[in-house]
Amino acid sequence: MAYRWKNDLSPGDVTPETVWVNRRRIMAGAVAGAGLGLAGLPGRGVAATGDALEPNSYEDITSYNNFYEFGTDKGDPVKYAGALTTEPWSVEIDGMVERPGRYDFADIMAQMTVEERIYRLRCVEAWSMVVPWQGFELADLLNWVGVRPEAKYVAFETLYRPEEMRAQRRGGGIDWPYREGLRLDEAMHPLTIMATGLYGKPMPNQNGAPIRLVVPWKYGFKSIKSVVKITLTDSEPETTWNMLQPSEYGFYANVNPNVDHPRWSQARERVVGGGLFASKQPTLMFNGYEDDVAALYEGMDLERFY
Ligand SMILES: Nc1nc2c(c(=O)[nH]1)N[C@H]1C(S)=C(S)[C@@H](COP(=O)(O)O)O[C@H]1N2
Ligand SMILES: [Mo]
Repeated sequence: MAYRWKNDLSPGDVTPETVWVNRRRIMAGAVAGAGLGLAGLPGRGVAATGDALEPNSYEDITSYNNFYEFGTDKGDPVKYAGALTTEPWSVEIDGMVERPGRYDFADIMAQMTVEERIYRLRCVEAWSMVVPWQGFELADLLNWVGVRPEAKYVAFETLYRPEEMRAQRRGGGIDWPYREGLRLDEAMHPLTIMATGLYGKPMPNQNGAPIRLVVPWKYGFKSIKSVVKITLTDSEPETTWNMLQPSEYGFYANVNPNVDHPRWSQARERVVGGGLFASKQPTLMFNGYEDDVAALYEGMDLERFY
């Protein structure tokens, strides 16, 4: 069951959360009965283990956030990200590409096929959620602008607009704008998406409106929000958390229960919304996407390239 949203989704067309959750329940049942169908593909809502993923509530996903441009508390983004204006919005794509330019968000959306992807999100701080995103494959965008053969990495930047992003006005120890990066093969992997909404609604500001990266097998900080710039390059780009604390946050940041953070274990994770007394669940290698992505890192020392 490859459920596809039309890319001309308007606010009136969105599925209310209750209907959405019920549909998922029905689908989960159907998958269990049908064995391996299209819905069995990892990345389309079904974990590598074959379990259907039960998404967190819209409330959890949109009120417990990391978006340091608005403050460091989990509740800051929902309080302050309303100040962010997301229209007009464009994404500059430059560097080693055939057709560099500043692309209007609406023009990008007109070219891309938006679909649903239900992914685990594992923060490096050892909590996790399951999020029903809408988005399109980053590979489709990169192929549309044309990647030149010498490109080896993709660098991303978040908006820098201190008038609207209150923590940028204070500095806060971060060298703004927030920056992230991927190796080109990671960026082209079919699990890597640019997300433009969740639960059938346009992306809420606190989750990185109007367009953000989602790389489900890496720690959450790689999934950079409110992207305004994408650069194809031949050298490993500088990334925000790595620049801040290189001994704690590597460039790769693949979820790995066997490599602990210097200050805490990564073996288990707290599921957001699980309640005060819920026990932690084991963290999965590559966040449960091992079958899909392990080949990208064959022969690599995952302790050294953390
Ligand atoms: N620009 C920007 N992107 C960001 C962050 C941030 O502070 N600024 N935080 C990251 C971290 S640490 C996580 S865990 C995820 C959280 O995404 P969510 O709030 O949608 O769950 O966003 C990531 N992307
Ligand atoms: Mo995070």
